[in-house]
Amino acid sequence: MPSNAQKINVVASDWKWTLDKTTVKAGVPVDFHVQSPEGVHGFEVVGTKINVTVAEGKNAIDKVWTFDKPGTYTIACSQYCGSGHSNMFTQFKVQ
Ligand SMILES: [Cu+2]
Repeated sequence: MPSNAQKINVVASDWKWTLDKTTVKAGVPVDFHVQSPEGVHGFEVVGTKINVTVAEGKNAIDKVWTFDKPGTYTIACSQYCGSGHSNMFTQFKVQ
C-alpha cells in the first residue's frame, strides 16, 4: 500500500455502499478498503479498472487507484445480489 494513500473504508450490504469518506484528492493514490458483512457484491469503480467480487464476511480487500482527473465518480455493484441490485450505487468526489 502506498504510504501516502488516502484510505476510504467501504462497507457493502444489501443494498448499499457505505463510505466513511466521499472526497479525495486527485493525483494521490486512493486505497479502497472494502468489506461486505452482508451478501456477495461486485465492487466496481466506474471509469477505472477496479471491478472485483467481495465475498461476504470480515475479510476486507484493498484496491488502489490514482485518479488524475477531478470529478464525480460512481461505485456500482457488478454482481447480481438480489432485488436491490440495480439501485446499489453511490458517488464520491475527486478534487
Ligand atoms: Cu449487486
